[in-house]
Amino acid sequence: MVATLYIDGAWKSASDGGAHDVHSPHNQSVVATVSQATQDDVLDAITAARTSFDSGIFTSWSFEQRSALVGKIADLLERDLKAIAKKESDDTGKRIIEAEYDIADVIATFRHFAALGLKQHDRLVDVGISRVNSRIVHEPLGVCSLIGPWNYPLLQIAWKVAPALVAGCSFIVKPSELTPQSAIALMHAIEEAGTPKGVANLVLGPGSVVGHHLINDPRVDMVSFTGGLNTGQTIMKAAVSTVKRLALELGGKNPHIIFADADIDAAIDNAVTAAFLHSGQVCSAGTRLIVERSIHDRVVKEIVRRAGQIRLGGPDDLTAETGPLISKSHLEGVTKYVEKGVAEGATLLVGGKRSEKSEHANGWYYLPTVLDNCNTKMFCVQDESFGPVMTVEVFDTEAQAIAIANDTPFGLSGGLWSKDADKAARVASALRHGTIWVNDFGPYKPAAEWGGYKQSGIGRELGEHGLGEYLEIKHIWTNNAPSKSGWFSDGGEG
Ligand code: TXE
Repeated sequence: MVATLYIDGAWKSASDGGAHDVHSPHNQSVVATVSQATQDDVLDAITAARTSFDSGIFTSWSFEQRSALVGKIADLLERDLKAIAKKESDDTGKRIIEAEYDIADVIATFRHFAALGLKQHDRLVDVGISRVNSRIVHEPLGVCSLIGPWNYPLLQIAWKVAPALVAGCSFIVKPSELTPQSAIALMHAIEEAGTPKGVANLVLGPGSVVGHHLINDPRVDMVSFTGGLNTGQTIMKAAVSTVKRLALELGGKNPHIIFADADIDAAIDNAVTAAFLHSGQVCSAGTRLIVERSIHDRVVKEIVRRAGQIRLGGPDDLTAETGPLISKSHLEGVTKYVEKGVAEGATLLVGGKRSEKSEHANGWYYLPTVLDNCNTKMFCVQDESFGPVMTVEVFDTEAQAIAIANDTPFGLSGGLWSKDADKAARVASALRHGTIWVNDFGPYKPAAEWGGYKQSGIGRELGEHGLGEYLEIKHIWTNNAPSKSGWFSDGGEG
């Protein structure tokens, strides 16, 4: 029986012996079999986290001690980088090289938070009264449910686990049921590094079953979630009854503006990467191209040519440039999305169907797709496909470009290309999105905050704020020369 749940410092199989197979998106082969937690297992994990938190076993560690632990976890992940990348590549179908980049980013995340923990966060406040010492101190928030998606499985979990550990929280991790293997590997590193029993727990299984208690249980103080908008809304509703803290990253439909005065060749090349990297399964994918009318034909013609020659392939295909979609249902969703776009008036220029190559027959491969003649009223412009689908809109003026780019319920990221530095600065400032790239698209660094405006989420991961999400702030006022307050009369003698 497989024992891949990590609860209260021990590896366990599901209480009913349940397990489920993980299938390769490349060819549907079984790449792993993992335990599938029951409701009882989830409750046990919450109990372990709550008990460890309330016991002070980890909260009593100093920030320096917890930073050292997180640094050690980074070292262990570095030692095992290739093995973990292989598991992640198996689960997601992405190329090994991409998975290795991702795990390197995971390690950088742990190192960032280890360093951040060494900074002084507490401070004295000058309240203007000499006898008073006023201090702001930071304390661990409590028990956290950390729920991750399948596109960057370990990276998205690392953005939550590393700050939670530095802060001194106890937690329960739930990776996507589609991509559990790298989270199991992380838990082994957390255990080997010497994390106290009960602080870190891992449950596996579908969100509808395993997720329920993680988001509803009153003993959970916070839910940090990365995934779809609908699930994020479910989590918000569940959080109401006990006013849980929430950190939500819910994706986006990210505008990518190219002005006529841009370095057009660089802009085109980056537009192709922005839209089709990881087959568009990226929350910050630049799938919404907004191009100045005078250069539309040149830009779109070249993007279509480049999109048509992108090589699709599985984890071990050294010639591949991107991989399959995560699942059959996701492939079906992207297919319908494109059909709907065409039905509402978009012009399909390339792609628009599943790959017909024989070597892709058992996998979820969808061709890079460009839909031209789109406008902000269309579903395919407003909604995220989370697949390799670029929509194209045109503009004539700077004000129009800004209005189009902001006409979306999302606000995760956006990019713009122009050689006019003043214009670029004006547009960057006017865009209502959490990250703006000027003459670039896509890079992020652990030291810089990441998160969305509007329906792209709540809160920020990474940067300094990313640690703050897992901390409570307490003000301690100490009067060193106590005296009567004198507010109410003491009534005197009679
Ligand atoms: O995500 P879900 P899905 C977007 C993208 C995609 C859509 C749906 O548009 O097409 O979301 O993807 C867990 N209680 N993103 O269906 O369902 C689930 O088990 C608690 C954007 O895969 O939101 C998994 O661990 N947990 C995104 C996690 O939530 C629940 C990346 C995400 O799954 C739950 C992925 C519940 N009731 C998809 N229901 C990004 N922001 O990068 C599900 N889960």
